[in-house]
Amino acid sequence: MNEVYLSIGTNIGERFDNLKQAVRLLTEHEAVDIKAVSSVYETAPVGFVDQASFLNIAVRLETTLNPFAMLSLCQQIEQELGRVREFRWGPRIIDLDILLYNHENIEAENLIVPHERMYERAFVLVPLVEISEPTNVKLERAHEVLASMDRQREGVKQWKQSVTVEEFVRSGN
Ligand code: PH2
Ligand code: MG
Ligand code: MG
Repeated sequence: MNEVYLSIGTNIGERFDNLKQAVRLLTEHEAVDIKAVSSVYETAPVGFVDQASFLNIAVRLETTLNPFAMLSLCQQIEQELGRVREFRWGPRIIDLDILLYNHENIEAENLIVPHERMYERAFVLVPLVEISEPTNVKLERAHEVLASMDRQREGVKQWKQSVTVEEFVRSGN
């Protein structure tokens, strides 16, 4: 079984609803078993700053899908939730990024794991560290980097406390 960490973000429309739909679609895939969903964080936009604030979560799951099949499932869910082609770092209905796939280093044209910018982004690291299993060595760096980040300055604030996966999918707005 493969252990995968995802980062999910949204800053258009009913943001919490978008997160719930994405998690629900993941749970509905027979090859995916979600182990944990982080708290929801409201985060200041990074990269292109003149846009609405995001809601971000991290998800830990187990899967028999290989990294590329996992990527294509993420893209399929983005499509299903109506993501349209946008500019880099611009507003999005939903964005599902693979952060880690076991301990693997992958450098393909369409997939880089660990995610290229994950260690620079508090909106990725704060939720990730919350649900991380200490078994993944790639997470040691996440803990270290985060300890040296000014969380307040990065604009990452807990918006909704972590609940079980089942509760997350059916919780009200
Ligand atoms: N995603 C981006 C660019 N900037 N900023 C925040 N706060 N959250 C995101 O998920 C995010 C971002 C590109 O994927
Ligand atoms: Mg992204
Ligand atoms: Mg993406």
